[in-house]
Order: sequence, then C-alpha cells, then structure tokens
Amino acid sequence: MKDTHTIAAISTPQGEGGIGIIRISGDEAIRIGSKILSHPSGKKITFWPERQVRLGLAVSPDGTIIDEVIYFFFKKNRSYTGEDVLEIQGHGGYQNLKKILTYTIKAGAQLAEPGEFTKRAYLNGRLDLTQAEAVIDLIRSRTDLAHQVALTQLRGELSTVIKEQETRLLELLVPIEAALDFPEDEIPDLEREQALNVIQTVQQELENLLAQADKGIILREAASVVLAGRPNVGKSSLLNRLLGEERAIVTPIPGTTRDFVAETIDLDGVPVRLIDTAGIREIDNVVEKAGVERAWQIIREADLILAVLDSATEMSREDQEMINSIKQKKAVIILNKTDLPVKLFSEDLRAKFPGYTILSVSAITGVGIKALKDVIREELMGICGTDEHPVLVTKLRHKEALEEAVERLHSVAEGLQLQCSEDLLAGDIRSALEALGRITGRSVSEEIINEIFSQFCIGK
Ligand SMILES: Nc1nc2c(ncn2[C@@H]2O[C@H](COP(=O)(O)OP(=O)(O)OP(=O)(O)O)[C@@H](O)[C@H]2O)c(=O)[nH]1
Ligand SMILES: [Mg+2]
Repeated sequence: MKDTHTIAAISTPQGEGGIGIIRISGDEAIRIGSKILSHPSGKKITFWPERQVRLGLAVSPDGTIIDEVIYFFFKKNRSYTGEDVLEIQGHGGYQNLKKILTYTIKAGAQLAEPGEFTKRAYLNGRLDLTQAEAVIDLIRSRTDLAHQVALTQLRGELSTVIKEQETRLLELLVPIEAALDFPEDEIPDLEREQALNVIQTVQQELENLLAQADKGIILREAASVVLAGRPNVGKSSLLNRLLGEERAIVTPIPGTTRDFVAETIDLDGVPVRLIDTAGIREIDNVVEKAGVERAWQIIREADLILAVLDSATEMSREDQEMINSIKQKKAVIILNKTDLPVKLFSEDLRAKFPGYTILSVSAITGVGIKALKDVIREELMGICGTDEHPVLVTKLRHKEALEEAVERLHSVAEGLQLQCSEDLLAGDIRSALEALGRITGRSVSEEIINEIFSQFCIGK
C-alpha cells in the first residue's frame, strides 16, 4: 500500500496570492531541490539545514531564474508526512508556481494525488485515521463550531476515547483466551461479574459517543432544512429573510418557484443548507409538475422540514395533505403572514396537529424569525447543544462502526450472564475490537483508505 515515490504539488489555492507553496515529500526531496533551487548568488546548494528558513532562487535546468523564493527542509522523523519534506514558498501567481512545479516533476518528482501528503502521514504513523480525516474537515469547516469539532478530532480526542475502550477490551480478552487454551480453567463467577462491569462501561462510553453522532454529522456536512408548502404561502420570502438577502424570486403569482434554491447559513455554529422548493399542488403544467416532484424528493431526504402555512387564508386540503404526508419526518409548522388579518390560528393548529412545534412569523416584517432560527437549531442539535458531551463523532463511517461494536458488546454482556462458552465471548469481543479498529484505521481496508483520501484536495 505504501508508495515510496517522491511526490510534489502546489499546496496553496490556484489564483493570485501573496505567496504560493510547493511541497515535495520523499527520499528524493533534496536531490530534486538541488536541481530546481540555487543560492541567491546562483551557486549550487550543497548544505540543507533542517528546519531553517533560507532565501534562494527557483531555476530552470538551463539556469534561467524563475522566481525568488524561500525554502525550508524537514527531515523525515520530524515532518508532516514522516518523509523528507522540502517546502518552497514562491510568489503566489499560478504561472509562476506551475513553472516551478513543472521543473520539480522534470527533476524526478511525481505529481501528488489528492490527499497524498496526509495519506503518507497516516501510513507512516504520524496521524491515525480519525486525525487524518479531521484534516480535511478542518479545511472544509463552514462554522466556528464545526471548526472546533474538527480540531478536537485532529488533536486525537476521538482516538483517545476509542483506544481506551480497546485497551479495556484487550485486557478482558487475555484471560478469556487463556481459558480457551486451558479449558479446565473456566472463568470463575466473580471474574465474569467483573468482566460484565468492564463490558458495560465500554458500552456506555461508546453509547455516549453515538448519542452525539447525528449532531457531529450535521456539523460536518450541514443539515438540510427544506421549506415546503403549497404555492404562495411565502416559502421563498422566508428563505430570503433567513438568508438576509434577496436570493429567491418572490411574486404574488402562485407557482413562482419552479426549481429548488439552496443556500448554506451559519445558525450559531450549526451549518444549515436551506432549501426553498416549488409550491406543492396538483398541476398539469409539465415544468411546474417536475418542480413539485423534485420538491417531494428533497422533502424525503431532508433532516428537518419547515411546513409553511399562510395564516391569512383558511387551511386548504393541500395544506392538510402535505402535513399528513410528512408525519414520519422531523418537522416544524410555520404560520406565515401573521402581519395580515388572521384566518388560521395557531391554537386550532395545535389541537389539529398535536406534538408539532408551531411558530407564527412574518417574512415581510421579520417578526418571529429569530425564534424560528432558534427552533431550527434546537430541532437539529437538541436544547443542550454540545455541552453535555463534546461532539467527537462526525462521520457515518464512525457511527456505523460504533453501532456494530455496541451490538457485539450486547452479545458479550448477554453471554456473560448466560454463562456462554469462552470461545463465543472471545469471538464477540474480537468483532467489537475489529469494528473499533475501523475507526482509528487499525483494521480498515485499503479501499476505504483510498476513498477517504480521494476526497482531499491536491497538495494536502
Ligand atoms: N403580507 C405578507 N405577505 C407575504 C409574506 N410572505 C410572503 N408574502 C407575499 O406572498 C406572495 C408569495 O410569496 P412567495 O415567497 O413567492 O411564496 P412561495 O411560497 O415561494 O410561492 P411559490 O414559489 O409560488 O410556491 C408574495 O407576494 C409575497 O410578498 C408575509 O409574511 N406577509
Ligand atoms: Mg417560491
């Protein structure tokens, strides 16, 4: 799985910038560096001090100066990738950096794949898999809270919790496996009781992680919150009001929105992808019909539905049908246009739709919008937010592995109580360990690793 070629890439974004960075990693870093860099005087560089910033020139093979640069060298035992790394900082123009990179490749480096520097850091044991995954989350984080969560993971806090549980399970596995080798030494009752305690502690720790997992996934990926309702109730007006800009077209004509409109907002640290959809109604017009079908698809996939009603008109059959058909989903009922004379009262709705949060707002005046934002955040993250336990799990991959581990531990706990044989117990503990290992990368397939790193940007 390890590729030992020396790799290179531009690590800064394309476009104009104060500086641009080219990174080279691998055994050949210095040999390549000597070909593409020189002292400011034009002399060859023969001494590469470790971790010291030096001024130099980037040069082509015929000695033409390409740029004035600074460079620094990290030896393999103290670098990001765990390999020799040479970083060159040139002026941040795309042509300039492309030229330096081209000569770096000509001098023997291979163009790095997306995420290959971090993949090497992982393969060389500089980071475990959760930390490597956190690198890209940190880069992509859209809100302060998402950034904090990614940083916590990068600092190894998720791995620490997982590894603690692995250690507990391994300590338990040793005597059980010993009993397997010497069948006459069965686990005495007292030890079974202690073992049960350990299993239950581990289970609890993993369940604490799982309890926050959905929030973690939302923080990382943004929750999809959809505005749904019949035409003209004010969905697009609400989208605009929540965004604070005139993003969607608003007119008094029913059927204005044909395709969906989506924008991401930061709700006090929670990234939310707000989606405005076509008004739902039965219609023959082919274009509008396609919009309605798409609206239903978005509604089915949403994390939260804002079911919008018009308080200035009586409740219609379409309103009623829409709310009935989203019963299985998380939803809030929004009574819009409350600045107009009211015909639809929240008290009546409360009686009709018990269990729903019902909010009165006006997209035109802005009344109730702050409360609406609070409700959206609360529905997605819970009232106590992230205070109870820090959010550590942010990926479906982690969640699934944790669920599997918890399930296996349930079997172990049951087996201990029912005096099951040691080999059954050992098998389940090993499976739980294997599931946990998929999180930290201890037992993960090459395919999954490649998939994880392919989501990275080039140069990271
Ligand atoms: N008085 C009042 N009018 C509103 C309010 N919200 C929206 N409107 C008006 O209602 C009409 C329809 O608003 P839209 O936001 O386009 O409604 P929509 O639900 O997106 O409609 P479709 O895209 O056709 O499904 C417009 O004339 C808006 O100005 C409100 O809170 N109060
Ligand atoms: Mg609209």
